[in-house]
Amino acid sequence: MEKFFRRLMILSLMTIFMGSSTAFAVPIPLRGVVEGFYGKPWTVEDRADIIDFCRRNNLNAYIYAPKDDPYHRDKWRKPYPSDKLAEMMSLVAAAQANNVRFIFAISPGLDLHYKGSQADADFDTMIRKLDAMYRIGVRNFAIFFDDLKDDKGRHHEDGKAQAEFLNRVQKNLRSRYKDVAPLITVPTEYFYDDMISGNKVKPYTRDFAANLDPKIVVLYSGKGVVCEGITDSELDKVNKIFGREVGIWWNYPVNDYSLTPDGNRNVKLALGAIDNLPTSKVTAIFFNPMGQVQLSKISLATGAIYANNPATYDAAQAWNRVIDNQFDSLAPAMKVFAEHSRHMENSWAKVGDADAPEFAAAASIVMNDVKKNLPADFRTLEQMLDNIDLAVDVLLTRLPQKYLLECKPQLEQLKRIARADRIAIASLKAGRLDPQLKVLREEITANEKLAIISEKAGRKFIDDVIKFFDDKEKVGKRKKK
Ligand code: LTM
Repeated sequence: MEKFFRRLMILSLMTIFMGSSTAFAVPIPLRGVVEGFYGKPWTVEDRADIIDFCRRNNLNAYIYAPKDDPYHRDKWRKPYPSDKLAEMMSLVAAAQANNVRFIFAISPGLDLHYKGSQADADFDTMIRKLDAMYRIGVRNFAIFFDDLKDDKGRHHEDGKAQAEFLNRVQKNLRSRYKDVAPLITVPTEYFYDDMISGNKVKPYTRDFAANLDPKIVVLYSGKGVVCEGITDSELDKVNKIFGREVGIWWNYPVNDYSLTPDGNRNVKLALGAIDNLPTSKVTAIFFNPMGQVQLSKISLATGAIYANNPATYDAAQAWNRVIDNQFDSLAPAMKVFAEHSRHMENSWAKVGDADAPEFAAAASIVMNDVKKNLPADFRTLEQMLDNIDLAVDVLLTRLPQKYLLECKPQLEQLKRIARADRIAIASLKAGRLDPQLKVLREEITANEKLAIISEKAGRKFIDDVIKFFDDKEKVGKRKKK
């Protein structure tokens, strides 16, 4: 009792000195990182590093779910060989020492049998696999059913069968082990727009939700797979569908879908802040990172600030603070670079702040003036290009190797873009296109299979200027005719 009153007194004093929002920060109970991306999985050293990062940033969970670990998905029935098991054991120990939950996930949905003669054998295989993990110290498990669509974007999953499978696993584990946490799952329809048809919940989701043990934790990714945010009321709707507080699997800064036509992955880096997530009650959140483990820490650390106090989270402030903390004297340069690499977008994904919006605005003003034959003021753009050049040079020479390995192509690409932007400006000033600009643009395009950056800011300016002169030339030719 005495302890309780002492705590109350401390809390009241904190409220007086620090303001109520800080004193009564309400962290999301389960908050962490899900290694859930496609492509080359992290190494054991990367994972140990991230577990330590979680402790330092007050994140309390890490989910092991690398899509391209064959033992996790494609060949989920195969037991881990002893060397992999030993690695896993070291991570489980590291997580325990850091007060981070190590959550072992498995994705059996590609070929799991729910019914028929092989169903019991599959169930037993699953239990054997989880038991092996229990023996090395794992106490938290997840079974994921995401990404089971065929080429036509359809899935053939039975929500009731999946829910019953999960219930059976949960019952088996909990009856034998008293210290195992409730299972975590991701359904096959894991984003809102995929759960609904017209105004109705689709049969798979309806059956999954109606049959799933209420203690099993469900994660979903928002309105889409990769979307701009989740509002409180959107989360509320999904909570109602599933009859429980649904957690969030947040697909930022993951960049495994940033692909080039020849299949290169992760060519755009997501270096922005986590933003636009619910401010009221969230039960669990996991951020899906990039293959680039060090650079993922920018947005993951902002995610940690969010998850520790969603109500007071300020994305811009968090982004600045995190970069200052992580990069010390290199922070100003890192901010210039990262600002050009935050927004992720393709036909089905859209997330992250705009890249270098001030640059884009300055370029657009210049173009408008030029098109209207007004005297254009290039000084703002030139100043920004000076900053880029300086920042890139500083980073290329002073960034520690572990970061440079993750972003050298993007730094070099930004440098190329800045060089081309200067030639673009010089062309506009001279009133005729310097042929060097088209040559440089080709070089930039060729390098886009390695690095994409600043598409709607620095990169766009090059296209705009070339188009301006090309159009002018066409008009000139037409007039001559
Ligand atoms: O988002 C989920 C639940 N599953 C996959 C992830 O594994 C993948 O990393 C992201 C981004 O491509 N998209 C998914 O659908």
